[in-house]
Amino acid sequence: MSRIRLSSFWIIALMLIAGGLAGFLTIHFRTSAPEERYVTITAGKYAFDPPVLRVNKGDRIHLSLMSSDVTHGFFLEGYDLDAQIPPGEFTFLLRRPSQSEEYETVDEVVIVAEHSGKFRYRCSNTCGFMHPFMQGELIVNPNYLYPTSVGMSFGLAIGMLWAFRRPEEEGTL
Ligand SMILES: [Cu+2]
Repeated sequence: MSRIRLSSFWIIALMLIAGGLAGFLTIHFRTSAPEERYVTITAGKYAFDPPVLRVNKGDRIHLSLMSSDVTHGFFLEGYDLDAQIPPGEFTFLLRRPSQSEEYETVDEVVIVAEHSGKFRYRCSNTCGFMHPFMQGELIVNPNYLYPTSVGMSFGLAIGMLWAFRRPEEEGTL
């Protein structure tokens, strides 16, 4: 009897791990599940609002930039993106530093969060004495947690069903 209980425990544990692993791997090897996100970042002395922007890997971010006081800049690490944001307008000036010094007027820029990690954004137009500290952070999550826990729940459910069935089957033998 205790032998059966022991093996049931291991089956449940195994299914829990297998389910979690399945969820984890599904995300790890997924190529695209893009979510469209519309985000406005407002620059003002001496911070960005929001200061931290969290997205999931693969998301497409439609980014609008605004300023609440003076002309600020917006340089985003890792995305070859630099902007000048004049106050009181719905448009801003954008350039790709690796390609051109020229700015073009746009009302949004679309970026794809291709890599997970942290990418700093900072003001690139001297706007006052606290200017060097004006920065924020784009955090791109790999989004493992949710599918892993869903997979574990499935694994647990299957493991429990199996474990509670087994004594009945043995009883009929
Ligand atoms: Cu600034």
